[in-house]
Amino acid sequence: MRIVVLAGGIGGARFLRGLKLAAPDADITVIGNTGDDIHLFGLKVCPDLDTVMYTLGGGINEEQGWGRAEETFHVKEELAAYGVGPEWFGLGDRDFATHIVRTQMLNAGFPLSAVTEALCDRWQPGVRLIPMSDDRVETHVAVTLPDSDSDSDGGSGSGERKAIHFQEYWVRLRASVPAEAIVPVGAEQAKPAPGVLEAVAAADVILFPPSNPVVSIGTILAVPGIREAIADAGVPVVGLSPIVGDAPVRGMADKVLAAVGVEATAAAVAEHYGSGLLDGWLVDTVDADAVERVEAAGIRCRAVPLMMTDAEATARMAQEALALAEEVR
Ligand code: GDP
Ligand code: FO1
Ligand code: CA
Repeated sequence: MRIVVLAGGIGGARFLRGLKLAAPDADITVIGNTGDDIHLFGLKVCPDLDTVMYTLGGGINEEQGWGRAEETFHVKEELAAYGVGPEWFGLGDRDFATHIVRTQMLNAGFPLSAVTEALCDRWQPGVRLIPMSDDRVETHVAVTLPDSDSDSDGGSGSGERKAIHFQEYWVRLRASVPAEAIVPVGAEQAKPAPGVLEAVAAADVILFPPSNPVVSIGTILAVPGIREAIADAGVPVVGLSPIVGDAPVRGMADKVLAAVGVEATAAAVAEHYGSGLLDGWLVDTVDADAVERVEAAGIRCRAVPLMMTDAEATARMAQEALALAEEVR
């Protein structure tokens, strides 16, 4: 069975670990979000691709969900001693090596998809990991910074409205101000990376893991051609809600959903994707009352436990998603 999964970082990566257990013989292609990518210290950092690669390859910091296990921060400390920031983004020493190799290969002319394949040669994630695009796409968030915000890079604060990088919104500001708009800069001009449309066209089933519907899956769908290919694939498309009990399990999905005018509920996220894209939707058992509303929108819906507490619980979620796919096929 050929399964295509659109993935962000932690939610996508943890789900994939369960999917590999639930479908050990499946051929899994992951289309990864690159809208979170950021250039720091002359290096290209791809947080969501790395989270998938490290999680499936056994190198992730399990508690944190991102970054390397057994990490140290000597380079970061030395950079700070030179007064070279940003200090708000925690790049570890082991992780730095990944960004150095990636940047070196990109500078040598390899596309991000080829670089990702090379990095995966080491990590052997057991899936084919393809970035959504080889072209640069960067998610920006429009915010109005409060008067009290006086950071050292100047120009911010004093009620000024501006667009900041998604990582600055999430990591530096911890999503503490409302997101007024989400802009995937560069998405309109981006092309799907080689292999993306081919994988979608050849898929037997397409899954949306419980990833962020706006800044992870939404960004992937914003690359022209990907949404259309999924809608036209003629195979079941099944998603799992990242919203449980009217709140994200972790992260800032509620803030970025508000920016696109969608309430943070399992039913509203299904309606946001819509029946033109989704055939099936899983909500958590605490949201069982959402089933009727989702089905009224033309999307088959089931309520099952959706907390990825361990690999086995996550594998059961993946099994439920595959069973729902068979039901709607
Ligand atoms: P990110 O890039 O690291 O933010 O990761 P993703 O976009 O792949 O996933 C983020 C989403 O995963 C968040 O909206 C969370 O609510 C969701 N999430 C995290 N853990 C769980 C879980 O155990 N169950 C469910 N249903 N969603 C989860
Ligand atoms: N998240 C944080 O909350 N603080 C950090 O300092 C941080 C550093 C970081 C470095 C590499 C990497 O791959 C991920 C990192 N993340 C950090 C996580 C990242 O911001 C998020 O996983 C996503 O991009 C949010 O969707
Ligand atoms: Ca992300």
